[in-house]
Amino acid sequence: MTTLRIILGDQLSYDIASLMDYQENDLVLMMEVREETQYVKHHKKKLVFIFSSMRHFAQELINKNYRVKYIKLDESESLSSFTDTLNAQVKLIKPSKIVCTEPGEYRVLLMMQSWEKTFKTPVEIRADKRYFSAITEFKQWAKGRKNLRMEFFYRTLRQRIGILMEQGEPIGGKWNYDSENRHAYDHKVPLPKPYQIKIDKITQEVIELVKQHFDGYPGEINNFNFAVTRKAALQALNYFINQALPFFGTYQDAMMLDNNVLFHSGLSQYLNIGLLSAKEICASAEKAYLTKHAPLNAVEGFIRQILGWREYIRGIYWLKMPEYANNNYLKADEKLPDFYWDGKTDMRCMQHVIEATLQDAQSHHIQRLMITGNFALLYGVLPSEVCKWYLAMYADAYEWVELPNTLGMALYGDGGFLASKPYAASGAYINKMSNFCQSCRYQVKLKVGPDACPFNYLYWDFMLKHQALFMQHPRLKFAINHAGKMNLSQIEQIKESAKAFRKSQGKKI
Ligand code: FAD
Ligand code: DLZ
Repeated sequence: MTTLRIILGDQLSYDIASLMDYQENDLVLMMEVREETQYVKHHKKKLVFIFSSMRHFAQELINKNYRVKYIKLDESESLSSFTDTLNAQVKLIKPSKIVCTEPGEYRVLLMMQSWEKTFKTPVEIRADKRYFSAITEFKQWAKGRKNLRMEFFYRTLRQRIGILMEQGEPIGGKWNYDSENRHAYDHKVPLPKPYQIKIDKITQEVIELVKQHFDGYPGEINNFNFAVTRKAALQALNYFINQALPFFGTYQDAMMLDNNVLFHSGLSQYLNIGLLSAKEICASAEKAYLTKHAPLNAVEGFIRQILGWREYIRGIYWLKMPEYANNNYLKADEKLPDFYWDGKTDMRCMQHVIEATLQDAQSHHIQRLMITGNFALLYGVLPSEVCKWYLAMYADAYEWVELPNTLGMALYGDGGFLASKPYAASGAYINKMSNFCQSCRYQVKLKVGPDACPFNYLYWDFMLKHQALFMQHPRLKFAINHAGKMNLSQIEQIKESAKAFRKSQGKKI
């Protein structure tokens, strides 16, 4: 009697639910399949990262005496999809049962739910226990609430888990240290050097495979620098805790031309495929506070990202799918400008963030939210086009985490279900938080005209366009009132500048 245990590319954890109760005759199946490389054209480095991590994980399981069948992409047993490949394997192996862990994407869940009928074999889909909170807990918490703000969910979890807590109260007396955080980078502390990874034979083989099969896919493949084993990911975690965590909060929103990561962890891709666990990362950060290595504003700010935002985002995804993906509250309908795929634009901020993304398959939150996301919001790009870009480009991108962040947080596409306001900002914000504007061909101080920063007139064009919608919005009142007081000539100049810019992007007007 063989139980076939499925492990997907983002389930590379020894404590994954589908491996629990493994017995000697069981078989672990891991498969590289075309369909997973095609639902979006993933960044080349993301493909190398996933396939190399999968291959290393399979080898580690074998070393631990698991029976593993690993099907590589260029082997004949790799058929087009998970379902086709598995179907053939079920016929061959004739398992008494198939065990899987619930996937990170609704699309794959539908596939899994069809397997029992298709294969005429019992299929058990187990809950993914790698999160602090179960999907059912979030649904229970959300039930009957008018306001699903992250802050309240975060506090509930902190209390239940007891992290950074003292006798039922938050350590330091406050839940939130945002007022001490979010400064521009001021050179008072040196930026940590990016953590360096060594490439081994398995990764080199995968690099060759990706070069051969995915030539037309976006992104650079040279200078691959992701950990692909748990051991190396743990080293990257230690490096972050030692070198960057103490300044994480202070410079959380800062952006710089010559450094893509600053004091961020760069750990999301390891977390999302299971090489690291959320629990161990938060425990390491909490320890750094308790041993006085890092201050509370940094540690609370960091833990809030993982215990708060990450869990909350996952809860929203599974609460709202599948309808969530079709939301388009602002009726945005522009095509994604071509420069998102090659970085060829005169806007220095966009050029830098897109080029760094093409190079690294990584960006920190403010680059994603306030540069590429903000631009797409102001320009009015169709949410599904923007989502496709984020899902393809980032090594940490799976729909459960990408979609609510892009559609909900960056594009306000769900009408404020997730974000308390649209994250719309003009060039002044970008200039305050970065050194991008200093070397830009546009002038951030100019509001309209061919030399003005496009973020300026697109911002006011956005406010004018959505004036009626946001009239009552408590956090947009100031901007909307300001737009309401503009005279006709000011409005016309803004609209003309926005129109000329759109035309320069190839829009037929
Ligand atoms: P750090 O700043 O060091 O933060 C620590 C950890 O907190 C991250 O590793 C991540 O696991 C978690 N985290 C922080 N913010 C968020 C958030 N908003 N949602 C979920 N987890 C969070 N994150 C992804 O993991 N995958 C995505 O596909 C993704 N797409 C995004 C798209 C947009 C438009 C935006 C605005 C944000 C997106 N994020 C996504 C969230 C966030 O930008 C990344 O998690 C973060 O930039 C990863 O870099 P880091 O590991 O250095 O994070
Ligand atoms: C992203 C990805 C890619 C590109 N390829 C594979 C693959 O060949 N085999 C696999 O098991 N997983 C892959 N993944 C990750 C899956 O897309 C991911 O597990 C699902 O989207 C569920 O989150």
